[in-house]
Parts: sequence; structure tokens; C-alpha cells
Amino acid sequence: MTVVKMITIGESEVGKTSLLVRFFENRTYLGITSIGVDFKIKHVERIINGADTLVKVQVWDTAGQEKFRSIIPRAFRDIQKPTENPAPMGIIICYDVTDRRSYNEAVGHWIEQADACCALNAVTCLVGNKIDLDDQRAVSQKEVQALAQEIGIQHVFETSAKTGANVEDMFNQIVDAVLKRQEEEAANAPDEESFGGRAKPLPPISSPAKPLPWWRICGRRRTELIQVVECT
Ligand SMILES: Nc1nc2c(ncn2[C@@H]2O[C@H](COP(=O)(O)OP(=O)(O)OP(=O)(O)O)[C@@H](O)[C@H]2O)c(=O)[nH]1
Ligand SMILES: [Mg+2]
Repeated sequence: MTVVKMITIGESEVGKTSLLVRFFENRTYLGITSIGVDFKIKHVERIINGADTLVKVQVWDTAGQEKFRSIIPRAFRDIQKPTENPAPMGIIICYDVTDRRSYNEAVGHWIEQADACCALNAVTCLVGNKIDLDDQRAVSQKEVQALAQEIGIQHVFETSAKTGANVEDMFNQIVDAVLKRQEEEAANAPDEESFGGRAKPLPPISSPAKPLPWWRICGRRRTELIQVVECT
């Protein structure tokens, strides 16, 4: 079955768990601060290659309090296990639109954390939550969009876990973006048929040189073959 994995990160109290509870259980969360890491699973129907497909969506929710920061890299590792070449995943960096500090941390610390912990090719999103408190807004949508464009984040959302505004739509759009990236990666993977979508490992450095058939030199794994020749 097709699986899409995501993780929520961001300061404490921005509403990460509330967003999950809204999406997975369609209810309001009581607001108990998280300790550690938890995950939820839901099956959603999405269209893949023109066909309705059931997708298993797994979202990992992390605790934002300072004292739990050391467990975040571990959570990323667990999600990306067991392969060295994990499938693209989604990273949801949350802030509270009424709390400028949480936004500053989101675009500072949390983006850096995501870059440091995650394999290339993740779909990174910025999510401003609590838009029901519009009269207390401290971060404008325009400002976030401008910054996102500058730093290359394509997916920017605003939500309210309290009212449910945009929550389902946001998760579904992230699922679609991750699926698209997974498809692109599978299409670009060399020797897909014989290596299950993973790159064929290079031979050991001490491999003796073998005459190369012409069709291999012209093939997709040319770089690898050049390396073999150089090593001998
Ligand atoms: N008004 C409003 N309050 C919200 C919203 N989302 C969450 N809250 C409240 O914000 C507080 C924090 O929500 P949580 O979901 O626990 O926040 P968190 O980011 O998971 O916090 P940590 O687990 O400590 O990292 C709770 O009191 C929620 O009820 C929202 O969209 N609007
Ligand atoms: Mg939480």
C-alpha cells in the first residue's frame, strides 16, 4: 500500500497536536502539552495516475517544549528507517499566527532542524495556526508568503484547529505533494526494475577493471562506470 509519512514540528502551544486531532478525529483537542513523540494513522483516498487509491497517512507529532528538543532528530531517524534512501516525506513546520516569536522560531530554528534531520526531497510546509484569533494576529500571510518564496518553501497554509478551517485541505494537499515527489523520485531512479527503485551500489574500490560492453557505457549509469575505470 502507498504510504505517506509526515512530521509536525514547532514551538510548544502552537497547536500541532490540535491539528492532528482535528484531522484524524475531527474534534477539538483539550490542549495537553505533548511529552515526546506520538503518531497517528489514517487511510485517505487520493487519485494516483487517474485512479482512486487508498493511501496510508502516518503523521508523527512531536513535543515543542525546549526540554524535548533532543528527541526530534531521533524521531526523524525513526520515520526514515529502515532504508538509507527513504521515500520523500512531509515536514509540517507550525507556528501560531498570534505569536510572532513562534513564527521567528519556525523560520529560524525549526527550518534548520528540518534541514539537518531530513533526507533531501522532503516536502516542507509552513503552517500558521489559530486563524480564528484574527483580531490578535501578529504575523501577516503576505509576509510569510514573501519569505517562503525567498527561501524556497512552496507550501504555505493557514489553519484553525479550533474551527477546522483549512485543516483537512492542508493535510490532503501535503499528501498529494508527497505522492507527486515519490512518483518523480521513482521515475528518476536508475535501474528501477532490477534494484527496486534504489540506486545500484557501486562496486568495491578494489574491483579489477573489466572490459565494459558498449551498451553499458552509453547507459544511464555512466557516472558509476567512469568511477570503476578510475579506481584501477
Ligand atoms: N484559538 C485557538 N486555539 C488553539 C488552536 N489550536 C490549538 N489551540 C489551543 O492552543 C493550545 C496548545 O495546543 P496544542 O495542540 O497542545 O499545542 P502543541 O503545539 O501540540 O504544543 P506542545 O505539545 O507543547 O508542543 C491549546 O490550549 C489548544 O486548545 C486554534 O486553532 N485556535
Ligand atoms: Mg502537542
